[in-house]
Amino acid sequence: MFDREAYNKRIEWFKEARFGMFIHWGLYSIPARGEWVRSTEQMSIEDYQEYFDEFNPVDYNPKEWARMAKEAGMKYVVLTAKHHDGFCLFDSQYTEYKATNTKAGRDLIREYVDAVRAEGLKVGLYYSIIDWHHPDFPHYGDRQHPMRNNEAYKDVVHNFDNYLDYMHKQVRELCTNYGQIDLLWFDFSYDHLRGEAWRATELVNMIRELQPNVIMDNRLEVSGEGYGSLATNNPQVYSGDFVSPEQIIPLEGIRDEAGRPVMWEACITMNNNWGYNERDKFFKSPDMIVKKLVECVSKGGNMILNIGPDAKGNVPQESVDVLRRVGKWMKGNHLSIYGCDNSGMDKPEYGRITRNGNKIYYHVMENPIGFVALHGLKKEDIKKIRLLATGTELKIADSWVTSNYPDVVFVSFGPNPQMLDDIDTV
Ligand code: FUL
Repeated sequence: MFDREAYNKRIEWFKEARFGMFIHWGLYSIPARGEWVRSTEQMSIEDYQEYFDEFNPVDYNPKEWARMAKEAGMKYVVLTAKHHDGFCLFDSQYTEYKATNTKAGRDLIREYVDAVRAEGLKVGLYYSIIDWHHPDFPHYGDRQHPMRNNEAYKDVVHNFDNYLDYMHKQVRELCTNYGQIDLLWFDFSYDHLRGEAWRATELVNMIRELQPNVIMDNRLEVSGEGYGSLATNNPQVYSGDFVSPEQIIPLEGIRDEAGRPVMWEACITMNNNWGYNERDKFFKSPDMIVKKLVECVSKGGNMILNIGPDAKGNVPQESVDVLRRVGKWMKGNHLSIYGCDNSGMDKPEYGRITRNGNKIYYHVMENPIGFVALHGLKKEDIKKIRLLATGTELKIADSWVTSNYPDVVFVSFGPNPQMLDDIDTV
């Protein structure tokens, strides 16, 4: 049975946080053609082995990653403990296909967990339930498996239960060996392979026992688009704590069948790839990132923004720059993000509104003329209007104000590129 009270409790920090960092990093960072490279180029295990042999992330420094996340104003970090290629950054006793057996020679997840925790951030682990390396994960015929077209696998019989045992045992390791884990990000299901096909109830019961406060996405049940059911509208325990729309921000937030808002997190890349891709230089601008973050919060959701470090463990300079500038905006404007929610007011034509109790944050992001109409507010109910980042008070002209709304109003101007550079943070 779905326990709403327990759910509300464990999801609280996540709602407050609003902004996190996703990190996709593994063997695929070496060929530098994205994390799906083994599948898109249909590489065999032998082809891919060269990256395992080569893996030597001499610049791996998760303290640096954690510091970057913190300075960008992010409150949690999620790293790929194992992506679809099956390579484990952690020291699993159930496989040899792990960082410990590469030139790295150590458990990279342990260092990551320690580093993130030391910065006071919440610790998240991404774990792919799909595994292209494991012999008992279906090969031939699976439309995304690297060996889908390889006749040699045509008649191979897979013992899927073996794979599931393996997967469950690895999740147990992640939930046992690293202290408190705050978030588990599973990825992903197919129509023919979801929920109980993963023995999800058993898996989630185990997780809840080992990590009673951990929150999970919904992909033990849904596909890579990340939509679908959620624990709050589904009594099955495995349907997750939050919905995980991928590369998309829902038009109007997400509600359950009873019309209650449900928690969601939009996962967004900084360029067009999750894993490091040398040739993808199409990075979103910092103001575009801020706008997306504000949009998510104004619709009651989170945003997790991705970085894809290179083979040595360095974060691409473009991402470093974006994070720095977003951090600058966050420094002045974070009150309009953390703990804020959908305002319940209509989206104004000039931007977005976020709200924390009786503080309403107007994000004036598309205003070329220097004044804004505060639709939905009565002048006498407004205590004060000021720029959030600088504290500057703004004047209220009668004509700006049209009707009925509560107390204190803070106005956050920006972002636009100049503001990001010029704001003197408070
Ligand atoms: C997807 C995966 O297939 C991508 O590689 C990435 O990890 C993204 C967050 O989820 O479904």
